[in-house]
Amino acid sequence: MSVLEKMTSQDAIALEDKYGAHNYHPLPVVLSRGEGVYVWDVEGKRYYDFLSAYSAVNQGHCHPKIVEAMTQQAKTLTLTSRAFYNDMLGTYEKYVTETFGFDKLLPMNTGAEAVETALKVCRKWAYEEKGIPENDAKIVVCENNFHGRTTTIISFSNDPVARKNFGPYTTGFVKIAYDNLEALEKALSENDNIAGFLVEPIQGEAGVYVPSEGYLTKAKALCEKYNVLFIADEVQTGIARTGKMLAVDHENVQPDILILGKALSGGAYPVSAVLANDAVMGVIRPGNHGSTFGGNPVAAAVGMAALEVVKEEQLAQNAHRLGELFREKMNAFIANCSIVTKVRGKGLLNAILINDTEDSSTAWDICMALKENGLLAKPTHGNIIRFAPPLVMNEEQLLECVSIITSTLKMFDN
Ligand code: IF1
Repeated sequence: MSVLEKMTSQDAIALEDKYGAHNYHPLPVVLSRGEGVYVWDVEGKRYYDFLSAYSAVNQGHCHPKIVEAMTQQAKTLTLTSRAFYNDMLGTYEKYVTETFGFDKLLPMNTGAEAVETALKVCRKWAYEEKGIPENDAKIVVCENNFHGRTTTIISFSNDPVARKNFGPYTTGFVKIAYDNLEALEKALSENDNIAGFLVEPIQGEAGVYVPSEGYLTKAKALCEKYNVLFIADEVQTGIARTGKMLAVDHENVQPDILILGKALSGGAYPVSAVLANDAVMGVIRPGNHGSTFGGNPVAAAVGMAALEVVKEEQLAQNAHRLGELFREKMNAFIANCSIVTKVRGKGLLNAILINDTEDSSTAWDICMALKENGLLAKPTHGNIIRFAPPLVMNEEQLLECVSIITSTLKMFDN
């Protein structure tokens, strides 16, 4: 096929199948353009994007302010490495630390890298500040967590598909039930070598599990009681997704270590960050940690533009308002249907539970029908479908999407 000929969806899928590792099972749709809440496939069909690249495109596809910032910086200076200073990083670090209320920021690229960085900072703090014997530090994590795909992170995953045959596994993690304060206190009180508690304020991949009211507040208090660092992974829940700038803001909880990624760049570029105060981040000294691209000028320009968009367009407020509307409409639908048993979420991070077994294909089949009806979403595990549109959506668009979703679900409602 000449590169000048228009590619069909089949061509694109065949190329990926032949030349790409099969580490995903995508919905059979080939996207070629994105703008705001919409994406288009190669045949020109338009869809509402109800996944937002797993909450990375909170600001909407190809936001002009973010694209402009990236383009201008890309024409000026893309990468210096941290062997030298550059004129963008310090300004970015000031802007982001002031936005979230921390002393310091360590810039990385992907969410998993930021999680790994947070684990390293936590361990080093434990040895050098808390006095835990070297190599004895343990970090408490939650069942059904998702924090990324590196070998250390999957070492404390309980998803067999993500974990099996990637051993030997990193040790030093204690797993407890999510949203269970007794389990957390038990773990903290039974072992004086606990360095930190790593938690998603809402468990995204597990199926948008919103913890009980007050869980984060009491968990932070327990961490203070036992001198353990509270580490919030806001890679998916952060940057206005749940109706506040951070999901922890719903309870006014200030983490000891904050992990950001995804929408920190609006989906335009890999940008992630770890934030902490000097008492914690001070353990990191030259040579302890780094990354070729971490804190590069383009990431800095994109990150600042992405956060400015969130503030200027009041995306957290919009996510809160439209999220309430979405759950109200979905609950009204659920009251009169049998195919969906529950809708749950916060802001515009929501999920519906399909009334079928985990191993059924119903959730997938529903997503395939949604695709035909002009809306893209994908099941998380088994019978749960996550709904996470860009936060720039307006009420009219949301109501149209509710109509698409409910009319599609009716096709499966026996
Ligand atoms: C995949 C979902 C999965 C994350 C949290 C860290 C990371 C993620 C809370 C790592 C990444 C992505 C990864 C992607 C699918 C998606 C995802 F939950 F968002 F849906 F897998 F669980 N912390 N989540 O959600 O960030 O290194 O990817 O930048 O790996 O399939 P990353």
